[in-house]
Amino acid sequence: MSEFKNSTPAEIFEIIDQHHRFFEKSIPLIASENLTSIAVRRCFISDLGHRYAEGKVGKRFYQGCYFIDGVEDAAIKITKEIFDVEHVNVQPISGVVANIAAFFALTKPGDTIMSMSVPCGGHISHDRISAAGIRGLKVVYYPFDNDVINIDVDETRKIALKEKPKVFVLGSSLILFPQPVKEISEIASEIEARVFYDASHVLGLIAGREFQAPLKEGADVLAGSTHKTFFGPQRAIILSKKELAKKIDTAVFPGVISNHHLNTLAGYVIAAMEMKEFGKAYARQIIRNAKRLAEEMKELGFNVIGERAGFTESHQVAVDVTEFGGGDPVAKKLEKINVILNKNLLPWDNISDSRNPSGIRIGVQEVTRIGMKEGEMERIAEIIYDAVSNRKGESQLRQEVYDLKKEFNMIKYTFEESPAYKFPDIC
Ligand code: DSN
Repeated sequence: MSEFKNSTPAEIFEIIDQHHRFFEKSIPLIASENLTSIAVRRCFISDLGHRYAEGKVGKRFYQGCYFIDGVEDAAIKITKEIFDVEHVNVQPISGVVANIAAFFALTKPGDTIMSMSVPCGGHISHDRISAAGIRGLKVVYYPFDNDVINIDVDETRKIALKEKPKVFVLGSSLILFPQPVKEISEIASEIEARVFYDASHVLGLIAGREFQAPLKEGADVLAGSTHKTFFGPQRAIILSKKELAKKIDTAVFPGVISNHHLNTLAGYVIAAMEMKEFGKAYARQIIRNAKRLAEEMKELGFNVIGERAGFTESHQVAVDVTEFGGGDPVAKKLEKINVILNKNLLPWDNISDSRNPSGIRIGVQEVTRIGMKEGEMERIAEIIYDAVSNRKGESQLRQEVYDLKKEFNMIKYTFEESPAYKFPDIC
C-alpha cells in the first residue's frame, strides 16, 4: 500500500501519478474494467458534476437544468438507437443500483426469483447477500451444466414449475457464452414471470451486435453497467419494453436515485457515440482476442474451462489453476510481474472457497481498447505460463511485460486517440 504521510493535496496527486505509472507498465486483465477516452474524461471535470437534476427531462424538481436536459435527452436518444429499444432509463449510477431498481420494479417482498449462484457466475447483487436480499426476495438457483458452462434448461423448467419464480435473472459476472434467453422466456411466459437480463459484463458486445440480443430473444428488462465492455463512465442504464416504463422509472427515481451524477452522464453520451461509430470493430476484436488467448493457454497446458463449447464467445477466459495452488496465489504471483487479473470461483467451487477459489478470470476488453490483437494474446498467454510454472524469474517477466506494454498505451476506437494512463490535458 502507498502510505499517505504529509496530508497535502500534492501527495494525493503523487499517489495517483504512481498509480498511472504502475498501470502504464502493466497488462490490465480485470474483466469488469475499461478505459474512457479523453473526450469522456473532459466531461468529468465540468460544472455538471456540481448540479442536481431530480426528475425527468423537462420536468425537474430543481431550477437551472436547461442544458442538463439537453444532455439527458441526448443520452436517452442515442441509447434507444444503439440498442433498438422502446424505453431507456439512463439515471442509475451503478450496476448494483440498476439491479436494485429492476427488482423494485418487477417484484414485491417475499417473491421468489431464479438466479445464477455466485460460483456459477452470478453477480452478488442477484443473491440474498445483496440486492435480492434488500428487496426481501427468496432466491432459487439455476441448475448448471458444467460441461458447457451454461444453464441446464430442462432442469430449470422442472424447478421453475414447482417454485414459480416471479423473475428469472440472467446475465452473469463470469459469462463465457450467450445464455438461453429464448428458452427461459418461454418458461417464464408459462408461469407469467418476467425475464431480467443483467448485461453489465457484455453491454459493449451487445452494443456492437457481436453477442446475443436479450431483449429481442424475449427478456423484458435489461440493465447494465456502462464501464466494462461498454467503455464509458462508471454508471448504468436500464432498457425495457414500453409497458414497463413507468414502473422502472419510478423504481429509479425516487426509488433508488436522488442525484444521478450529471458529469458522468455527459461522459456516457460521448462513450455511446464512440460505441455507435466503432463498437462493431471493437466488439469483434475483443471476441477474437479472447478466443486466441484461450486457445494459446490451452496449448500451453492450462485447464481452460468451456472447451466443449469453444472456450469463449465473450471478453472473458476462465482457467482452473488448481494445479498451481488455486486462484489466490496465482493472481498474486501475476500481480508481482504487473499482470493484473482476479481470482474467481468456478462452477464446481463452494461459495466458502472464495478466498482461494479454483480459478482465475481474464478479461481482454481493456487490452483490446489499447489496440492489442491476436499476436499480443499469444505473448500474454506465454508470460502467464512462464510465471505460474516458474520457468522464468520475476524481474525477467516484469521486463517482458514492460516491453510488450510500452507500445500499447493509447486509447483506440475513439474520435481522438489519447494516452490511457496519464492526467489528460483537458482544459
Ligand atoms: N465485481 C464486478 C466484477 O468484477 O464482475 C462486477 O460488479
